[in-house]
Amino acid sequence: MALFPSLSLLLLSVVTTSYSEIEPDENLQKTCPVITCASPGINGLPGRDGRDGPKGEKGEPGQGLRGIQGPPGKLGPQGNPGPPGLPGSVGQKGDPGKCPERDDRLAALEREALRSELERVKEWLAFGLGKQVGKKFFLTNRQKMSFDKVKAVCTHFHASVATPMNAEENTAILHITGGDAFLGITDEEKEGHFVDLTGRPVAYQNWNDNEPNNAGSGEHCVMIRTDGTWNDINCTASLLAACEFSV
Ligand code: FUC
Ligand code: CA
Repeated sequence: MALFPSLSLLLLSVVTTSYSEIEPDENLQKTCPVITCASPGINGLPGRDGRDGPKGEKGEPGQGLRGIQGPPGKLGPQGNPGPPGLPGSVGQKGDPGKCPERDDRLAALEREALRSELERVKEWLAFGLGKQVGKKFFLTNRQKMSFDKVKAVCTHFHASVATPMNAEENTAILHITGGDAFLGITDEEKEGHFVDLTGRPVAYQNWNDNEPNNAGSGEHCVMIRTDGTWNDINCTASLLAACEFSV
């Protein structure tokens, strides 16, 4: 508001000065120049602000207290893959896996190896016993026991009580036992009707004279005597156990 009176005054001053300077030229023949003396004008207003100066040097770090730590920045970009790691330790041995053809081949080889070994063992036995009759081996454990126990012993070894089917087998049993052994023959089912342990009537018989006589309280078992002949005897008697094994 105060600018306008001052600006008007300034303009008036300029116009007045110009007129005063021109006026003597136009009226050169008529008048003499008159120079009016007046007191000096007042100072003008300050000029406008100058342009910004050049950027100053960076100032010293401030001395204020350190602010609290800001929140974590954004996740950076994924780095390059690292070098390969060291080899791991050797693992446990795996399952053999399934291969039916190979298993069959191995099974066949094993069967053949077992069969061959079994033949060799049988040959050792035959050599040791000196006798193999037909498809039978006769063996004794040299122990004396009742007929029921002899049956149990032979069954335990998947064998039968020694039962001669002919003179040769009878001699073989006599050979390994020396006599006084139970035979696998009884007449328990029917007195005087002697059968083997499968129930078949015995075709071959080698009774001693006057035997079988079913002496005493009854004799339903059969023994081979030291001369190879047979005698019916009480089944609770204690005689050698002799078994027969099929080859
Ligand atoms: C004969 C045999 C009997 C018994 C007895 C001692 O009588 O027949 O079985 O051995 O002898
Ligand atoms: Ca008798």
